[in-house]
Amino acid sequence: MSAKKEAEKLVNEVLAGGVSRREFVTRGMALGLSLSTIGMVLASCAKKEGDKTAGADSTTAMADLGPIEKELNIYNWSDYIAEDTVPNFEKEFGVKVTYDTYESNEEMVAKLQAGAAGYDLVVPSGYIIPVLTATDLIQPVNPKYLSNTVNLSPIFRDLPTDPGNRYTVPWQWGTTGIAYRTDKVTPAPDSWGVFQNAKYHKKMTMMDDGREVIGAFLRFKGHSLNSRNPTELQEAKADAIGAKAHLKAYISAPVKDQLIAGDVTIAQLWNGDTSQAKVSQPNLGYVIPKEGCTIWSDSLVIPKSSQHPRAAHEFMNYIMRPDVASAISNFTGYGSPNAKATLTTPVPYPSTEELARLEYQIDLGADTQLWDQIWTEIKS
Ligand code: N2P
Repeated sequence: MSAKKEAEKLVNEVLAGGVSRREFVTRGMALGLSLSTIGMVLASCAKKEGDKTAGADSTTAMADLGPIEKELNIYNWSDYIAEDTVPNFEKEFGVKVTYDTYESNEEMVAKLQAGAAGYDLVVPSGYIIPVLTATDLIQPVNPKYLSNTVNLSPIFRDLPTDPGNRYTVPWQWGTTGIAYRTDKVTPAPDSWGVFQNAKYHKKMTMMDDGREVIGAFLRFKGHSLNSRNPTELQEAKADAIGAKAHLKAYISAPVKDQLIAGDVTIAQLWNGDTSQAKVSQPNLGYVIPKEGCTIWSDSLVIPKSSQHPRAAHEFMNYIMRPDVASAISNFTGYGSPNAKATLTTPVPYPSTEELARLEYQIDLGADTQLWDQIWTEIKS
């Protein structure tokens, strides 16, 4: 039987109740079903069952967590925390923290999906949360241990991606625009079209992130960066391939060194990482292209497999202290969801006008596969 047929048979079996949710996740992943597809199928099973599983989840999580464990394993985006955040936590709480980093949501999800055990905290963007909950990869938080939630700004509470903050504690928010060397690029770029400009041949990079690259070229042609329309996606693919001829590389956070040195003069990048590079290279600007771009907000969540849930909650509560939240944002250059944070270089929340040009990513459901395929074709 072909993998596609086998996958279809498996989906029918789970919908008919013949296969457990857990077995479905394991076998579905082995057959190459995307996380989103698995999530959608599980969501429809949950609906059919009257969501018994969600009820069971909250009962388990609301149990007391016991004393704080001696270890904590954090998996976060690179360059996304202040230098003293972890050492201060270790000292105060007597916990040894292991800290690993990733460069994209997809890299992190792939690791969790492959059964990477051991992480107690990961930091997905909003659109990933429904996928992680539907695939049963994260656990609800216990509000009893999160007294500092009162410090959060109301616009970062009860987000559509996690109604009631059942699973998340907001970490940082930002945008994905264009960083450029103000001393080497004139006029300043104002459009995603700059990546097709031969004048900057091999001096430009875009992020190593399919959602961001395809999303940018969708916006370039006036479409949603969450488009699932095959014609729009083919057009974005053609535009991305046109730009690729002039790119030095697909690279995300690590491009900062090349921007500082001047080997790269235009890079698709996040606002905060650009601010970090600006500390060493003042000739750096950042623009939100006229066609618009991504706004995202990332949150701490606890994987279901966490062995140190109390320490994870303590860390969540710790980063919601105003001084800790301020230090994080002051280092990363990103916006803080903490209403009491005092930032040296405040990142103002976008105005209504700006928000109209910014777009949150959403889960692409079954079309994740089409996007993945297009991204592979662009890169190969
Ligand atoms: C920081 C990464 C920003 C996170 N280097 C993008 N969601």
